[in-house]
Amino acid sequence: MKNPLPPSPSGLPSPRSGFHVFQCSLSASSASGFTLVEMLVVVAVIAILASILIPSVGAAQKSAKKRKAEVECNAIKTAVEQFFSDFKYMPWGDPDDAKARVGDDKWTQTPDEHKNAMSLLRGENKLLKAYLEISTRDAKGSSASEEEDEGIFYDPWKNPYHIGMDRNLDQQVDYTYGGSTKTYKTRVLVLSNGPDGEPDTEDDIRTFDLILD
Ligand SMILES: [Ca+2]
Ligand SMILES: [Ca+2]
Repeated sequence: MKNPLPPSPSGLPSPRSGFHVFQCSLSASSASGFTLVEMLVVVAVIAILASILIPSVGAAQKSAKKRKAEVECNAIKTAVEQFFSDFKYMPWGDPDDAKARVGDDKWTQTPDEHKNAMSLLRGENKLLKAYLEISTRDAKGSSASEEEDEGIFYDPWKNPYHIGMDRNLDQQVDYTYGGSTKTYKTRVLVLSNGPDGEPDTEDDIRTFDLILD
């Protein structure tokens, strides 16, 4: 008996078993007129669900990061307030230098300033008391060495948190950026640059403190 199968469209010989399966499947689809439609419907449903779910997952992740930043801002603020309650000065500079304990309001703007505040909060103080812990998951990752990462508390977008401290003890923190100054009615203000990584933009996340001007 001759081979009943037609030649392949390409003209090249096809493995007989594979072509046979393909033909059977096609025949079944044609016979019922339903299986192929079902498949198309399933594919369409999957595509629709994906188009709905993928943006939702992205939005949920973005929202979760913002929430995490809010929680961590407040954790840092609480740690600084507890440190101040114990020591009567802010975790800034050399704690052995009594004259340096009070002065102008300060922001942690450089990595060294940030690390200095963090080391005091993490237990390198005269009471050996830890007010804050930073887990390794907060490290910046492979783009920076472990040594650089050590002691820096990164926000969910891999930028260090900024901590403003009322060191002149007037119950206000002045935050100056780009030539403008905002005054917040608080002892401690903690701020994340937010998803865009830029300071002083609308997506910034900070502890909720009243802006005076
Ligand atoms: Ca102040
Ligand atoms: Ca920002």
